[in-house]
Amino acid sequence: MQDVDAVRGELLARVEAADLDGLERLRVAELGKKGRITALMKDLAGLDPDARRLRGAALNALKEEVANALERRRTALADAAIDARLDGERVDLSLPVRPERPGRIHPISQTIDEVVAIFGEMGFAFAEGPDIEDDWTNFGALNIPPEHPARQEMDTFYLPGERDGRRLVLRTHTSPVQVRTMLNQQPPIRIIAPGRTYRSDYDATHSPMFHQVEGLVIDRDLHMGHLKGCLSDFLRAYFAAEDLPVRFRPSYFPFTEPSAEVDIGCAREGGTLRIGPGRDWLEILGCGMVNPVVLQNCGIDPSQWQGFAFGMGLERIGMLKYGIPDLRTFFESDLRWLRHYGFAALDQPSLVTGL
Ligand code: 2U9
Repeated sequence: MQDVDAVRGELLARVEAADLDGLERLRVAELGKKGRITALMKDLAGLDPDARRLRGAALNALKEEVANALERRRTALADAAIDARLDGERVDLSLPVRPERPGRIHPISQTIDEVVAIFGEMGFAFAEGPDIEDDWTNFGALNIPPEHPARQEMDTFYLPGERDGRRLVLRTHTSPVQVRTMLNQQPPIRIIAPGRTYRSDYDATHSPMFHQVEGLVIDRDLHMGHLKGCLSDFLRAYFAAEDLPVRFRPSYFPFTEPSAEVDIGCAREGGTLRIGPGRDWLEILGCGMVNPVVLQNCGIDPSQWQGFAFGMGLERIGMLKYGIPDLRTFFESDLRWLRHYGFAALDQPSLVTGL
């Protein structure tokens, strides 16, 4: 029968000599179910009770001692590996910083900022609302009847479920923001509401998600003259052209009466488009005096108050001002596109130009 002390001496020496993989092999070979110490334990069955007790205690002590030695060695090897790695990975604080490309402002965010700033100067407040609306706030309140083409499944994204018995939709315009404002606020009102809108449409000039900005003014004694002055001033400020021709053409929307579409002057010169005085016109936005039915629907007395409203596509006015040819590229998340058409967030501090 093997001498326990001899086994101990051999095993402890092998533990001290093993690397991390060797330790695991040793553990399995010596302490595992089919290991040597387990086999020695099994041999105890053939001994008389006194000898069995003595040898059993010695084998248990050996098992524990070897297990402890394995763990100690494993910890020492792991610590040494980490120390060696830290030694090799010293941080060199004298290295120059790696140049980072600064992010760019998306042309839609830039356009929203510009539009909000111009209307802000005219006393408009910023307003926003949820992308998911109910069909009364998106259509009914605005005098858009159930059979109106804009309501058809083709154009509107209907959502499962309803709220207070009303169907849920992704808003097809930002007009529900104005509806909510009128329901919650007393006139006079002067707000500008930019945001995401959704229609089931996709081609070179339509995206299922796009952005609009709409405005609403409610006050006493308002008339088309106020509407025309406000929008002409806005367009001349936005396109930075004091002499920009602006033309109002009669049109029809269920939510405004009378309604108009607005064109700006431009010149098409051999494939390029220049905005400003010229022989051509470009349609840019829709507007009108708020239909008294809409005022009534939103809890405002049309015999006391009048309103005017307008709406325009932000991609469209951004494309025209910044020469972006394709609407779809706004939403492709192509970083090369964003670097080209995007805007600097702030003047970047630099060690050359000073902080
Ligand atoms: C309320 C009352 C009236 C908002 C208006 C337009 C005319 C319009 C289109 C322009 C291009 C949308 O992005 S587009 O397709 N909009 O022509 N929008 S008047 O009228 C309102 C809104 C809210 C309570």
